[in-house]
Amino acid sequence: MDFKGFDHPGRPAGGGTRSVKVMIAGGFGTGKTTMVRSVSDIKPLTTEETLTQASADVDHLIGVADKTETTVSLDFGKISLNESLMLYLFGTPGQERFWFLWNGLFKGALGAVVLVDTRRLASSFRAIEEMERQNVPFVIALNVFPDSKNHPVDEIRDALDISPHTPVVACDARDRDSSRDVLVALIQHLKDRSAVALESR
Ligand SMILES: Nc1nc2c(ncn2[C@@H]2O[C@H](COP(=O)(O)OP(=O)(O)OP(=O)(O)O)[C@@H](O)[C@H]2O)c(=O)[nH]1
Ligand SMILES: [Mg+2]
Repeated sequence: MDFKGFDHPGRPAGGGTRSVKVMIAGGFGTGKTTMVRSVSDIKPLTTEETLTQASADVDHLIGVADKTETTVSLDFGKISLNESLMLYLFGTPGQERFWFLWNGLFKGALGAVVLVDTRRLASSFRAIEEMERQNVPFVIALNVFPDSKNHPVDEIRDALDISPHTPVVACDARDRDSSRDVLVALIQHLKDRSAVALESR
C-alpha cells in the first residue's frame, strides 16, 4: 500500500518523512500496551504499575485474570510504516481513575486505534465515546483471545453503536505483523476520509 499521498495537515506537502500521532485506546486490559510493545520499532516507553487490590472490584478481570500490571500514564512507541511515514504511538491508560489524562494525551492526534475485547465489549464503550467527542477518526481492532467468540462484524458494529464507515478489523495485539496491519487500516481510513472531504468541497 502506498501512503505517499498522505499529507499531515501540519506539514508541507511533498518530500521528507511525515510524522503522525496515533492513539492506541480502548478499555481496561484490552491489549493497548501489548500492541505498542509488539509493533514499536524502538524499545517502547511504558508506565506500568502493579494492579492493586483496590481496583479489583472495578476493573472486571474476566478473561484477563492473570493480568498483574496496568498503565498509569501512557505507553509510547514509534513505527516507520514506510520511508515517508512515521507513526508516533501513544497508548492510553485503561483504568477509569486515570481517564482524566485523556484530554491532554489526544492533542494533535490524527487518528486512533480502539482496542476491543469481545468478551468484555462494554469496557471499550467509553473509549469510543471519547473518540467521537474529541472528533478523532478511529478504527476498531478486535483483539482476539483464545476464548473469544467469533461474532459477525455487523453484530459487533450494532453492539458498539458505531458508524458503518468505521473499519472493524480483527488482530492479535501480541503479533507485530497483525498490529502493523491495524495501523495500515487506520492510515487507509484517514486517507479515505480526507478524499471524501476533498470531494465534498
Ligand atoms: N491471549 C492473548 N492475550 C493477550 C493479548 N493481548 C494482550 N494479552 C494479555 O492480556 C493482558 C492485558 O494486556 P495489556 O496490554 O496490559 O492491556 P492494556 O490494555 O494495556 O491494559 P491497561 O493499561 O491496564 O488498560 C496481558 O496479560 C497480556 O499478556 C492477545 O492478543 N491474546
Ligand atoms: Mg496498558
